[in-house]
Amino acid sequence: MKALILNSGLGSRMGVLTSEHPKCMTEISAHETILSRQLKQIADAGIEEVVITTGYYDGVLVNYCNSLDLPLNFTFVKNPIYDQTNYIYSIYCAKDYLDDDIILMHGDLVFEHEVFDRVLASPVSCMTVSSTLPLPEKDFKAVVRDGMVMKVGVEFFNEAMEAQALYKLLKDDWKVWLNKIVEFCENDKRKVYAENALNELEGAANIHALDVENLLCSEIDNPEDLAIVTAKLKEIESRTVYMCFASDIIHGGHIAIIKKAQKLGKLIIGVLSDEAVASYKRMPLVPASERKLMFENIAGVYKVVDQDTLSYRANLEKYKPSIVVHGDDWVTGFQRPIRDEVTDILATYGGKLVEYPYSSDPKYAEIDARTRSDLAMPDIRRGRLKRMLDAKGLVTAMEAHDGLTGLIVENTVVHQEGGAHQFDAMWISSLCDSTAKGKPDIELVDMTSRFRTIEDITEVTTKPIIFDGDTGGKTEHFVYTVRSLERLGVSMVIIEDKTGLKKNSLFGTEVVQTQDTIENFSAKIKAGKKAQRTKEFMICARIESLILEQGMEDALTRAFAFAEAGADAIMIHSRKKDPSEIQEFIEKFRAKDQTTPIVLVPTSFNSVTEDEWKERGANIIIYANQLMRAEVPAMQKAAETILQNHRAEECDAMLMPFKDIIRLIPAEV
Ligand code: SPV
Ligand code: MG
Repeated sequence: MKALILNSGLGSRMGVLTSEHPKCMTEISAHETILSRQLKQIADAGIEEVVITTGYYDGVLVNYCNSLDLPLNFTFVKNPIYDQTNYIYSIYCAKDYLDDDIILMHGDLVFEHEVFDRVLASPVSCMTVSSTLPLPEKDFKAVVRDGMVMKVGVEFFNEAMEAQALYKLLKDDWKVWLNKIVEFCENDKRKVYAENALNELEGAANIHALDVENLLCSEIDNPEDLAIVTAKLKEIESRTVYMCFASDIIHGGHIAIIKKAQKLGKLIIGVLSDEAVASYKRMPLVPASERKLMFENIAGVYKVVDQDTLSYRANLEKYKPSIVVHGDDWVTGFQRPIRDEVTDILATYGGKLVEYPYSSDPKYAEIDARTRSDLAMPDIRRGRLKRMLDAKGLVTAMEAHDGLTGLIVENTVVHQEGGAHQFDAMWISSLCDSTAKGKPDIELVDMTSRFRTIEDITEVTTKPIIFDGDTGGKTEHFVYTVRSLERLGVSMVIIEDKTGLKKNSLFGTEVVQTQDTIENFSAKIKAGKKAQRTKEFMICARIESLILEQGMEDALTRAFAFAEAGADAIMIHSRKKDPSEIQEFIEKFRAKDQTTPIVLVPTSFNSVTEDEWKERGANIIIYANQLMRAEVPAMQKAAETILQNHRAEECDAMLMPFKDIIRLIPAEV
């Protein structure tokens, strides 16, 4: 595709403005002329070849074009009798350079980017017209029939629309018109418009009318036109455009939409906070501060700001952008409420929402899949729990005891209020891991087998893992466990301050259980911290004082001592239904220690919501066994139903079709 710009004329109606250069070099803003703007638009569109017809002040014009330093190859064609002919003859002079699809424009035309984008995107030959502007008395009008331009001239008022000489001409259509231009010029009809030749073709050049309505697309004939166009351009250039990004990689699809948005005005990019991203998809690989830097370094981005919530409200109210740009993927689905809020806010001040088709290019899906598989890698998975804790303040974990439950924790999402709620992490419970193997929870299942469970889960998931390390075993063994867990990509091990034959805490004092001494357990924590090789791995000390009815004071004394010994977090446990002893512990612990994360397993004291725990100062909520407790009765019921009926038919209603179960299993993680 080539651009053809007609610049042979003088533009005598511009008065002194054209006393030293051709009209196209008239300034339309502090930083551009009609021609420099056209050429930048052409270069931005990726067109490289520009044919410019010249006449008056051709030397000035050629020097000027070259001085702009744009990635364009110019062919200048001088009309030797520019003062005796019209531009039809300039085109004739340039005809040997025009064997291509052509973007044709008059040299005095100013149009906004959206107009040019629409012209370029047209799959057919077209001319810009306006169905909304009044018909000009002396300027071009197009006679439009069934969407086709039949004639163009100043004299047509019937079936006519205001028209501007900005055309996209496909090679074959252009050839038809060009041949007619040649015929005219060779028959000495050189003082007419090129459109006079077009009009004789009666629609044979297949030019469609492209209605740009009120968008800026105007020629500048005199100082009054110049004042109007300059003012409109100023208004267009002061428009701000807002987009929000959550992604931690920038690929070609993002750049394409950013480029489009930039053409609509000054682009402000909101970077979604880590917490907000984590709340609807996953913890970003790249923290918000780094993501901001990436966007700040994209050419032409006006400003990069924080967006702290999924809702756009705060930023729309602060920056009042004229336009919000988004992919059309949020028209349906869980983001719909966010979109509705955006349209409501924009309506309050006359802002506009522009939606572009969401790119479903498989190469971007592949990049996403690759990022996902990176998330599963031990080094990347391990550090995410700590980052999530920093970003979100409160993290939730759900129990998983095999690959399938891991997938359920990984993929279960509930959409609420424009957000997507999901578990942040996985808990590998000693109780459920043992139970899944039909064994009691007494540290009977050895570490090698427990590690196998971890691997089954890590093979098919990406979320961070909190591992139930029971008592941690002997200190001499625990140091090995720490390193093995680090290698497996586990983020945190929780060890409890019990010794001897450990039994599950939910038995409380119904069974004999011995609590370790503060000294011994502190030494175990210290040894574990010393042994760990990665900086993000966390060791959490679990205090059993309330379970073993040793009192609040004992629990607090231990908590402070274990934090002092280097524990990265404290888990306080209770088997009471009433949450008040846990609440009291948090309050008293937080009075002295505001930073060490507090971990809770609210199996018994399950009436308090996550938000309330967060408010009170808890940081990790572990749902320790609910998936297993859901599956066991369901399995028993199915088994009984078959036994009762001596066949499986009655059981069907309570079963999920296997094709739905298979959907949980990824082809590749
Ligand atoms: C587990 O899930 O194995 C636990 C938590 O240790 S609890 O069962 O509540 O003791
Ligand atoms: Mg346990």
